[in-house]
Amino acid sequence: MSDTALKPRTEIKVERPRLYKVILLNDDFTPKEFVIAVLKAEFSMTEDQAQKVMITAHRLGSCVVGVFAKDIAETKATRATDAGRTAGFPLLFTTEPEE
Ligand code: TYC
Repeated sequence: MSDTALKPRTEIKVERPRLYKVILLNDDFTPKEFVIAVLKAEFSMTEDQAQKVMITAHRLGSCVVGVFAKDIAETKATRATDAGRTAGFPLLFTTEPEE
């Protein structure tokens, strides 16, 4: 008997954990320089990268800051939002799963 013909096959599907986007939302009050400072401190961005992300959120209303594992995305979004809150600004970072 051929080995491959009758042997039931068990398929084990391993799915990669979903990644989450961190999104920066525009507001009318947080100073541009403060947004840039938070992006540099919490997301290890260069001045140039932070400037581009900030100005995109400013012009379009939001901008994806980065994509991370769920817990890392949530921690970064919370820390960055808290930095704004501590300084008295309504700066907001949210997370959402990638498609
Ligand atoms: N719109 C703010 C201003 O004009 C700057 C800003 C940019 C705030 C991006 C939040 O996500 C933001 N001072």
